[in-house]
Amino acid sequence: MSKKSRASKSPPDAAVGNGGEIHQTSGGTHPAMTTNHGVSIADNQNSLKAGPRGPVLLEDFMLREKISHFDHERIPERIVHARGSGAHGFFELTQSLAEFTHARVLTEVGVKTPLFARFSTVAGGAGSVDTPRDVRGFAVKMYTSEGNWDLVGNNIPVFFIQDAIKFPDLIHAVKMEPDRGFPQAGSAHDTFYDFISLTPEAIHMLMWAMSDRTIPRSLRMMEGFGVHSFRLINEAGKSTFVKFHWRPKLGLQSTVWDEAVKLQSADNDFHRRDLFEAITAGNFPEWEFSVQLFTEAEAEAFPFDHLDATKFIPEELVPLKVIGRMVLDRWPDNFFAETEQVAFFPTNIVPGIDFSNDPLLQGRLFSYQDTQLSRLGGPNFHQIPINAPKCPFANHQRDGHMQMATPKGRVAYEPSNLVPDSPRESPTSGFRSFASEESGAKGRIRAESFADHYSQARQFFRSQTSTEQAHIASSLVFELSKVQTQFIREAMVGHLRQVDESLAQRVADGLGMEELPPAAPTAVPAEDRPNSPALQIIGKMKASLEGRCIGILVNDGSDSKIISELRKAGAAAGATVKIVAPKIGGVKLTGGERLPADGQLAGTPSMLFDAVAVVLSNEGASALAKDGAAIDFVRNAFGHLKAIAIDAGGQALMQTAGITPDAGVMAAQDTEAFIACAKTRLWDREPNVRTLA
Ligand code: HDE
Repeated sequence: MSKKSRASKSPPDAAVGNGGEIHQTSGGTHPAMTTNHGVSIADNQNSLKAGPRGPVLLEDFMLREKISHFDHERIPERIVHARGSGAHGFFELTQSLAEFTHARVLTEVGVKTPLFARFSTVAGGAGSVDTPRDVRGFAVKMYTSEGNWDLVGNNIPVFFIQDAIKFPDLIHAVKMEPDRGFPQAGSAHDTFYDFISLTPEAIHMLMWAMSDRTIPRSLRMMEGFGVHSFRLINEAGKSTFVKFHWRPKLGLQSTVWDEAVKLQSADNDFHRRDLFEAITAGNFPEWEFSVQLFTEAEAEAFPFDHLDATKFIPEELVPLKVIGRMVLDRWPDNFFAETEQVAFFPTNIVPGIDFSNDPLLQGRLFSYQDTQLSRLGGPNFHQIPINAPKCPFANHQRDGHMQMATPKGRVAYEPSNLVPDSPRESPTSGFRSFASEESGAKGRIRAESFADHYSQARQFFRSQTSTEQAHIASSLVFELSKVQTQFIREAMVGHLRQVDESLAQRVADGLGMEELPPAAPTAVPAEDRPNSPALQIIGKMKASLEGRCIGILVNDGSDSKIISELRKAGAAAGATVKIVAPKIGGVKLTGGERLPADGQLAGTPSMLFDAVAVVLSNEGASALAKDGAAIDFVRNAFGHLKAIAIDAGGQALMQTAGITPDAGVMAAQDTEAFIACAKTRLWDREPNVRTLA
């Protein structure tokens, strides 16, 4: 056939068009595809050409519109918190705070306020992975009846710096190094520790960042914190300070470091997929909302300054009062329109809530509005549906890029008497700032009360279980071993000496230092504070399979009865149970029935599960004995401290993998024991599987 004779005209309703493309014939009532200007499109497969093999014509406005739109489909990603996942839900107040605030969202018990929450990593770009060691953003936009209230927090209650003017330095230090363009999404490099070693105020948050809080098991199992002190203002104009906390109903849980590292290859989207799957399956994640309330006079007595964002208020000092809950019950329809375009602002507060003088918060009050101008392209980003308030809003701001509204009438100013319905200020119900008395000499000043950088770092470290302390020491060794400059490593150990001498010694040993470097100088010597068990993860971990996942590795000839018992027991305990098989088409079980697989072995390693079972026929076991993915499946499950249920075939595979079973490895037939054990991690196993600092 000649090239020429292959050309044909493509009638709009042909089943086969030019070049042999199959037109979709799925049935249904497909609306006509049009250009952005409403012109119906006859052919979406071929550009307009001068002859079948001729040049493409500039006249093809449909081609140009489509390609040009595509060329501009990306907006600048967030400079921090670029990679995130979001979901819709609601906030429900269960206990009124009317004594402390007149904000309706905190006084109207039972009202469900719609919200959008976005969780993020901080350092990595939008296309980076979900599971690096990193602080997680925890941002919630509540569309209250009095305007949007955004609580833009993190999963750690303290921050690295005390003053906003240091934020660009902190972020430039942690991001990939500018000359080489790596490392992506990781703090384990010279520039970060160079900066930290010269910024003693960051050492406290570093302790949290080196704990397992920064390698969460799931976004659904993270705590959230507003971090700064805010004010609540009541009807009488009285101010009470407040800190906000989110507590996950599924309990706080983290992965282990080796698992987090391997998760990066197992599933780049581990957290996003987990949140998506839970919400679309109807397992709606939920958090308790709590407040810590305290007066100015009480704050005076704290052994730290609550306006310093590098400090937290121990629960033992000011207990948490649970006042509500957040439920995430709807995945967004469109990632870009919602999760990418959502713009959070610490400035979004409602009447009855106000800011404190925390200098970090004060700097944030400028930054978020400003960043949206370049990220979302102009001053009208509040009109994007995900950002727009759900209560009526009106003012005289006009025009600008992408103005979506069509304001009517001649009046675009206030005051005016010309038209009766133009918006005016509301002196009685509108937002009013708390009339705090401020005085003092102007200057670039850091308060004396901000000078103690180590007491809470020490308190945090000493409050941990011994396993958690070993994890902190080991992650410091890991990170500092990636730092190539010796004097930075030494300076860091010098800071650790102020936190805890034994920690410094463990890290120095882990780095192969022959002597401890000198302790960092301090402005204020660190104090010993009482331990706060509320700061632990392991100590607080819920023994539960709710929201967790069990993986069963099977092969042809696996025992159908054992598998069905395990699935039943897992589901009854609240877990999702997934079948892993060498082929995605599934396997034939003992009874001859086919069991479809949820994941193919090579692409579904045990990192994706909280506990595993291995149920194999003898032939299945000998086939898998030669399969590295099967051996890794059990080795990693064991190494990551998970419960493992095995039958005879599973036992053979364990032997091939060279694993000596311990109390966390049990007979697959004993489902009760397996489920009980699967509800937690086997921390006692850890010293047998890795060397910790
Ligand atoms: Fe942010 N931060 N931040 N931050 N932050 C941004 O705003 C900034 C800080 C936090 O899911 C940016 O829209 C400054 C503390 C979250 O969209 C930017 C300072 C806390 C998110 C910005 C801080 C946060 C951001 C980048 C020091 C915890 C993601 C894109 C004064 C309490 C929100 C954007 C989302 C995002 C600035 C410190 C949390 C550049 C200047 C402390 C969760 O405006």
